[in-house]
Amino acid sequence: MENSKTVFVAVVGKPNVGKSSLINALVGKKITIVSKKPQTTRNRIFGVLTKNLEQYVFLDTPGLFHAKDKLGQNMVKTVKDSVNSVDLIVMLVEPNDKISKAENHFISNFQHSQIPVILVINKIDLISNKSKLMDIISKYNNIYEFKSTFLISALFKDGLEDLMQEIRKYLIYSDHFFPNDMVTDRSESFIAAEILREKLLTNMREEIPHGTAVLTEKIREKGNILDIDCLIYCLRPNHKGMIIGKNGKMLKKIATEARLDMENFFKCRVNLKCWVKVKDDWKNKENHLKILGLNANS
Ligand SMILES: Nc1nc2c(ncn2[C@@H]2O[C@H](COP(=O)(O)OP(=O)(O)OP(=O)(O)O)[C@@H](O)[C@H]2O)c(=O)[nH]1
Ligand SMILES: [Mg+2]
Repeated sequence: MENSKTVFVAVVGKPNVGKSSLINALVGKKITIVSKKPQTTRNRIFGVLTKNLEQYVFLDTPGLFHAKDKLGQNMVKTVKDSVNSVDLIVMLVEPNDKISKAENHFISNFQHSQIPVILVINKIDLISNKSKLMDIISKYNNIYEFKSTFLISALFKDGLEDLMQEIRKYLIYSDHFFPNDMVTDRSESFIAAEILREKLLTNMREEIPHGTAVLTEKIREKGNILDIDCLIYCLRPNHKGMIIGKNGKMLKKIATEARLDMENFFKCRVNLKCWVKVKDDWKNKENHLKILGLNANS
């Protein structure tokens, strides 16, 4: 369309800083899962916001960390590749004192790139001492000259209009890449699996959630009901036992929470069936990662 504009914005940062929360808040719909546990996001996910002639495409990315297994390495590669093809990078940080090693390393790559980077400090609702924020701003700006700096709270939707006004400056005349009513590039089966994984993350403790992966085996419309079959992979038989719980109670709780969120997202009734399967070391097996859509850039 004539006069239409688009901008691709990658949101990068450490695990748990609120990248997915920010994208959901900007898009105005929950398209990417959020949890208290670090390393929630495993793939690159587009969140799309179209306002008349303007289309904003936000890339959610996995958190930057020191990767120990193949899954982790694929996640970090996904971030690196994602930032090469955008018009703007949002570096999201928490109001902490320390710049992490992974962050430092990532920021050092900005020096060799032409892509503009803005610094966004999230979770300012947690900080009462405003001078601390000034310290953090100067700490980051000492290692790289960011185009601008913003203070926000993704959770309380604070400071988001100003941030959007800034992002708006980076729109480029071009056709829209996605249909105007589209909010994400991800398939229904991916979204269903992610919603279920979010409930595993919020309900299970310690190492279990990070050892799980979810695969949607079937998704089929029957009248106005969506039939969804999901397979949950875990690393050990005792994990399987804990996910299922006594008399199947835990799995029932997880599945019910997931079904309610799925109904909300798909705007129809959902009939969800879940199975749990043990697959040891799936995180290091490239063929398993491929089946699960967790190879780099998938
Ligand atoms: N207090 C506060 N908490 C926030 C804010 N934004 C996000 N959070 C919380 O921070 C946690 C992590 O949020 P996510 O959006 O999953 O973070 P992420 O950066 O996508 O994390 P990974 O996908 O693991 O890299 C969740 O518990 C959020 O509710 C904020 O502005 N204030
Ligand atoms: Mg995330």
